[in-house]
Amino acid sequence: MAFKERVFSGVQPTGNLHLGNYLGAITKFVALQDTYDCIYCVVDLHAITVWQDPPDLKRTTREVTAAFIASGIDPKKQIIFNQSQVAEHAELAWVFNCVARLGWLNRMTQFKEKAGKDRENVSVGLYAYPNLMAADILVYRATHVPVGEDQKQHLELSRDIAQKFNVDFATSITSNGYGEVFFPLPEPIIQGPATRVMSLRDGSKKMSKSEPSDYSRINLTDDADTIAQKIRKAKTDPEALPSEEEGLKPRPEAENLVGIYAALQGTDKASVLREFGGSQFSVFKSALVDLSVAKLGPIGSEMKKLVQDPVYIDSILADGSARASVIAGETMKAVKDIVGFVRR
Ligand code: AQP
Repeated sequence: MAFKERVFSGVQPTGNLHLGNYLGAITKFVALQDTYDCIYCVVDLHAITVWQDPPDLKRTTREVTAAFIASGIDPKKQIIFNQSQVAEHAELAWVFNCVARLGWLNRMTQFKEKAGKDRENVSVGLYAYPNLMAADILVYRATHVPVGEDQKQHLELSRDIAQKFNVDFATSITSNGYGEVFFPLPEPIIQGPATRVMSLRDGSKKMSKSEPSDYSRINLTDDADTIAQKIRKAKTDPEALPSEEEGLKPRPEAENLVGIYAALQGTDKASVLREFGGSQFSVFKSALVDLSVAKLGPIGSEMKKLVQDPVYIDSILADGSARASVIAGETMKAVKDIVGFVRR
């Protein structure tokens, strides 16, 4: 069955947005808006799966919204909203809690990493997080989901949930007049040279908001001097850059910086190496500083300006939530019919 093509993705308001969020997700959001109807969500329900200080949560929710707008997403053309304003996300997530299997969730590596040895003490929400993520996407019957590499497994789970719902309720879907297949199987969009940006301090760890060292990441709001300092201090090795991609394989820190350069420049690693193969890191890092400051500087400045006006930001979120609610409400009505809930 053909579904209307629609893009959905989300970002958690859990701290400083960084270059990984920007290159892995937000730049894709911007590019896709020319081709698709897009829904971009500040996923505050996901954020509270780990403790969030309430005033901070409001601040970071507005900051992520500002990052979307400052990066070039048009809030009039596309939908930008925060998850908790559309109750259907949580409602569909409950249905999916009853569709997904415990064994499926037990395989999720992000839960294992985040829970660590303290499994008994983490929230139930952290465990059920992927079911809510499936609901986020499927409540809009979205067909495409731009994400970083780290979300690939959760996307596969969303597809499994959609598939099981379609099969379990096949008879009811048809008898209620909703066609033969109710949910699309959403396609991940994970492309380009920086789908997994690594820490600047350790090429084996992903760049992340929760890493204690601020030198491990470039924040979108870092000023030019801070960006320069972080790149100059980024871990590298003593060799010159190779001329071929193959030469990056055993050198994760070099590969990371080359990938960042390529993504910021809108090119690929091979062409970066054609330009810088044989150069020392001091030369390459200077070029990376210039490029990073040129690309990120205007976004950071615009974000700082936008967050000064919370009334404007909140009005964008309210408008987006109202538009999102219309689509989500339609889906939830159908889900209730299909599952067998009596409704008004
Ligand atoms: N290092 C990364 N490289 C590429 N993409 C990344 N993303 C996150 N880190 C990288 C992508 O950014 C989008 C939003 O992520 P999120 O904020 O919802 O969740 P996250 O993956 O948990 O982000 P962090 O920064 O890594 O936070 P913590 O420290 O809490 O784990 C997603 O599309 C994600 O793939």
